[in-house]
Amino acid sequence: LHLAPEPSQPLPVALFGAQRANSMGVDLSVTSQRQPLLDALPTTPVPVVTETDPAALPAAFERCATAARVWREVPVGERAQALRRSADALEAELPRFCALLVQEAFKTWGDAVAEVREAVDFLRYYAVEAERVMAPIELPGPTGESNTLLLTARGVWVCISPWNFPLAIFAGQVAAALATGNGVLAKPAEQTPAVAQAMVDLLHRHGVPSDVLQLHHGAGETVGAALVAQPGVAGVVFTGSTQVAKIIQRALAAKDGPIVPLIAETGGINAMLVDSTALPEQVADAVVQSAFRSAGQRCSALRLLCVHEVIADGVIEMIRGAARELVVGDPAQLATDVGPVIDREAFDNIERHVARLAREAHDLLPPQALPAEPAHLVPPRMFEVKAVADMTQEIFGPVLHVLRWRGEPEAVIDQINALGYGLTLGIQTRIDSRAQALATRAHVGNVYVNRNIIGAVVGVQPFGGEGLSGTGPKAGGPHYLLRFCAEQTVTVNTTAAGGNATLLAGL
Ligand code: UN1
Repeated sequence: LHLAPEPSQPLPVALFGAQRANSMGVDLSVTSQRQPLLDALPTTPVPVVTETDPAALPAAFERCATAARVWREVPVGERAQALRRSADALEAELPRFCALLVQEAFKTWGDAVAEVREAVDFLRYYAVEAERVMAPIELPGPTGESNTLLLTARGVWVCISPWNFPLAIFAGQVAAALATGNGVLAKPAEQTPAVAQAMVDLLHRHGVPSDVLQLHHGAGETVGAALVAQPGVAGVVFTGSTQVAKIIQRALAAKDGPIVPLIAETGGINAMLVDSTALPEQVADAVVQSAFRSAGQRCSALRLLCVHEVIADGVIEMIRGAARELVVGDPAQLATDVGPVIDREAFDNIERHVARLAREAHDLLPPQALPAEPAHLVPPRMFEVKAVADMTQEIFGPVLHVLRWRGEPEAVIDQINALGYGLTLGIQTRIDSRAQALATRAHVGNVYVNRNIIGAVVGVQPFGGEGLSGTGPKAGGPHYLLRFCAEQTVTVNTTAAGGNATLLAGL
């Protein structure tokens, strides 16, 4: 088995003009090709970034707020055009951005291509969406009045993004705020500043004013906290851990002034429920992709496989066989399926968790031998656990927990719900009515039936969770931009002398 790129998903032609995945013509099945990817790419210096001094933020905020007052008056179509030009440029610069993702975030070539494509999709999708949602809506009213519902920008947003999708999630957050006419103070993850810097430089080159979109580098505890604390922040959008989302929420609640909205997309303890009718080969493929691809460093990744005891042995054997074929190593090599985890801290966390499981749980996939370089490689692992409730912590790595179940699948779903997270869920069954019923019963944002549970496609599979997994709205979906806007209803007495009906003509 060799991991394929994301399954090819045709997108609405009106939105993107072309099919998405695989459109770059990258053939990842070429396993004999061992030439380092970076040799084949233009040599690109990684941008050097400087940390922001929190003392400089009040002035930076003022510049942003002033510039944002102009930006919100720019017609939405022109803002959308700036995003479309940026999307075209990003597409044209795919090799450079892939190189940055491989160098800085240790993405495999396949993951890097998919991520650049996702960022392009976010830019184009929010351009289209902004034009759609920001069009004034005329509402039927009583005779003698006109009623118009308008959406306007809220002001300056703070965007705090993670290292695991340092381009796609960063670009998605920023594009949503900009398309709707807001200013942005963005803080990328400390581990991945250069990719964000390159993206911001690109947006500036293609029509987004530099005061409207500012990048501020530094730690969450210092620069991130200082950004959130600026008086006048209109909203915060954050992707990362549940714990940090709550810190931000408390900080916002403690501020003087208006209630500030928080859009948070956080963690998950994602499960896949496999019943006795499921197709084992399909399950094994979906599990290997969902649990081990991207070294398990996706919030959508599979953590808990709940497999019916009747087919469990066969399924486990297939997963074990497939996992052993994965090439774990240097992400710059085209043949690599699984690169290193992001840093020493992530590596140590996974090691600690695996050491505990090795003592307490049945080891279903002993570690394969790994190359000495690069640092922080983690072999795919699989352990048998005894209860859903044993899953108390999201482990951000290629570690799969397996539970054998019998009885009613509804009971398993209830136990998964009781964990309190609610991001992704897989269901593998050949009984359609069961898939429907279990999907409805599950408190999760994204349900995937008879396929892998990662790689939500922008505009097609709106992504985001419930409960401990986030606040919504779903990124890449038709409701996302609404949260970045203020709503205003304008009611005009059209019978008044002077013909007030013309007042709204210019809107
Ligand atoms: C994340 O991992 O932080 O569906 C969220 C997916 C991605 C997940 C991004 N969109 O796999």
